[in-house]
Amino acid sequence: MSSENTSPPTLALFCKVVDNYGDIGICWRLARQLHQEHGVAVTLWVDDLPSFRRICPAVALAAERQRVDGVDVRHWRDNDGVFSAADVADIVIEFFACDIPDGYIAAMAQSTPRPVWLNLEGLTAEEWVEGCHTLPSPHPRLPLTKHFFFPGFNGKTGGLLREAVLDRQRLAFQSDAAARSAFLAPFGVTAAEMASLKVSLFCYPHAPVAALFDAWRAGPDAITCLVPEGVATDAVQAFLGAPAAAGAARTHGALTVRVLPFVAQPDYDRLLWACDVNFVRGEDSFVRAQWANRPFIWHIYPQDDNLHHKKLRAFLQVYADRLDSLSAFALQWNDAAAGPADWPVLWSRLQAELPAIGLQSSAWQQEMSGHGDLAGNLLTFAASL
Ligand code: TRH
Repeated sequence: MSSENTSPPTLALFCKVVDNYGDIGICWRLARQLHQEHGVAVTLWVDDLPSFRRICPAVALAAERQRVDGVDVRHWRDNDGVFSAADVADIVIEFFACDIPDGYIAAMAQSTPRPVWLNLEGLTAEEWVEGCHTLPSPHPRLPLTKHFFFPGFNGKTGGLLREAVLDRQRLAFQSDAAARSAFLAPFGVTAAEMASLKVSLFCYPHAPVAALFDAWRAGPDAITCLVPEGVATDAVQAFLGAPAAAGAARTHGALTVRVLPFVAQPDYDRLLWACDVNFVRGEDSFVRAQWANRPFIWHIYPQDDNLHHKKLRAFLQVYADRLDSLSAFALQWNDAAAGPADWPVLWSRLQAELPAIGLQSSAWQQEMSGHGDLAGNLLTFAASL
């Protein structure tokens, strides 16, 4: 990238939605931050507008091209497009090694100067990432070099997505009880439920939710579990004895379960901030839980040959080394520990350790801030090429 050019670069981000909401969740968050904090003119190419709309209701499903929060959103229908050098952005990012159109790559090779081309990879705490972060990968035929860019948990990686205003917003919200009640009231959360232990639940369908519900229901403390529509549907439906539609709720023993509508991304942050404990999954909600300053349990995206268990252990090692109950609970939650889980015991041990886990959350946030954030690190790296 030209180092004499001081105006913000243009950037194209290509996102293929493999499944669920993490692909578009991460790309949308990155696109917005690059535009809002760094003044970058971002074009987000995305192939699945319905998934995008679930986390961003402003998205119009029929639009080929639309501007959302200052980002130029293009419907990426196929890889057949014809492009010229004038169409090519200064920085081109393919998310999770998605194949960008051949015509776009050919146009990149025609551009002067050549664009910075990055492959933004998935998040893991495993050590090998440090050796691969920023590695070049020359194109076999064209005069282009792609670089790998890995998010991560230390200074030898690209860091984590985190907006500059986030902490201020979170602190204001968490220190304002009225704001928290006003946020949760439209979902039907009562004053008594506000005073109970509030848990948000976002996980994959194979999580042992029914067994945990049993433990919570029979436990000594009132618990309110807020679960987005479409999550853990079987267990939620069995508990409710009714369809798990947004708005449905039931109290049974010490446990109240409430089904929430899927909310826009900024409101999902507020949900995490409003709860006392968060169950999260995948990549993006997992990172957001780290910024919520609340204890969280991660349900990791399953991979063949239980590769995800390795990733889970790598994270627990850096995050929860001295938090035995958290590690034990997370390993059982992800079916990564041997033997049947005793959920009442696991939960009571975890509950006893919640204050220590809360302290670790704060220390972790501070440590992570020291590595910069992914959007800023990515621009710094692009400018260095
Ligand atoms: O939805 P996920 O499981 O997504 C992904 C994908 O499966 C992807 O293929 C995989 O590679 C990745 O996980 C690891 O979980 P994730 O990453 O937490 O993404 C969820 C997004 O949805 C996140 O941006 C938060 C957002 N969200 C809302 O905006 N509103 C909501 O109500 C909820 C529950 C989530």
